[in-house]
Amino acid sequence: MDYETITWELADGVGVLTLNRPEVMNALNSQMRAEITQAIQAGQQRARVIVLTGAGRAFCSGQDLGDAASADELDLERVLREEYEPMLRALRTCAVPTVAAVNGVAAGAGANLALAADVVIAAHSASFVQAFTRIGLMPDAGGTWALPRQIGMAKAMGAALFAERVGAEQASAMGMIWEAVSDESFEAHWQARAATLASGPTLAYGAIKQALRESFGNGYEAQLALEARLQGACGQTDDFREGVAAFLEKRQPEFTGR
Ligand code: LHQ
Repeated sequence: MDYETITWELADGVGVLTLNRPEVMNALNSQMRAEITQAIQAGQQRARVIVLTGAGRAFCSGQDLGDAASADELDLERVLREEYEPMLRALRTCAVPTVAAVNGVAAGAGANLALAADVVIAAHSASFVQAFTRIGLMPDAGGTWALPRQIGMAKAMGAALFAERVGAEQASAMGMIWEAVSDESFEAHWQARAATLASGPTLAYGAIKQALRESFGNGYEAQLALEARLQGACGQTDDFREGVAAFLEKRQPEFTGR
């Protein structure tokens, strides 16, 4: 599949999706949203982890503000429902772990695209901006859902109202993202993280994603039942048998993702 606004590379089970419109800081237009959706849906069949990153100095600057002739002509509700939602849903429901390797600024819907990934790793020079109020909007692309869950209501409200840049280290400290690493080690670091996930127990990862995400809607009893059901399925996998055998034989497991 040939893409124009992104690139897709698959090697050793790691699928790397690079947002590739660096001249506009990887702003999202219709074509890019469609290509991201397509690449994730197709990629999850073959990759054991999918990494999103950006070409150039930004991760993603959100909606392409030069995309419509004028703000009046842009039907925001339609664009969100028909173009953003499929992309966000593809990322959120992806069968394999997803990593946002945030190489630079992530603004507006670009920040919330990153936060929809399972794991967010950012370079120290990267930042997250809920830029929406600067142009008279409210956070979208799942931001009002993710932020209060990840950083609590007080920080979510401040981030949304003030639209200030939150640096990578601050984002890590407040629980918005998994980790911030030095610019020098960033690429090697996320590649190593991705390699770990690509050689791990893929079906268990899928169960983890489901259990943690559903926990916010479940009471304790329902969550215990969900864990038991999902763990029952993990117990039927080749990777569980291999994991136990490797432990008993005092060697590293070789997980196949089955
Ligand atoms: C851009 C953009 C951009 C086009 C930089 N578009 N060109 C969803 C549904 C439908 C509609 C409405 O919105 C949404 C959700 C949203 O995402 S709304 C929020 C949209 N995003 C923003 O408001 C962020 C706008 N960008 C910025 O605030 C800054 O550019 C950031 C903080 C990202 C980076 O600042 P700087 O590092 O100072 O770079 P810069 O501002 O100089 O930008 C570099 C170039 O990229 C520049 O073009 P130029 O030709 O002058 O070099 C910008 O115009 C262009 N660019 N973001 N979103």
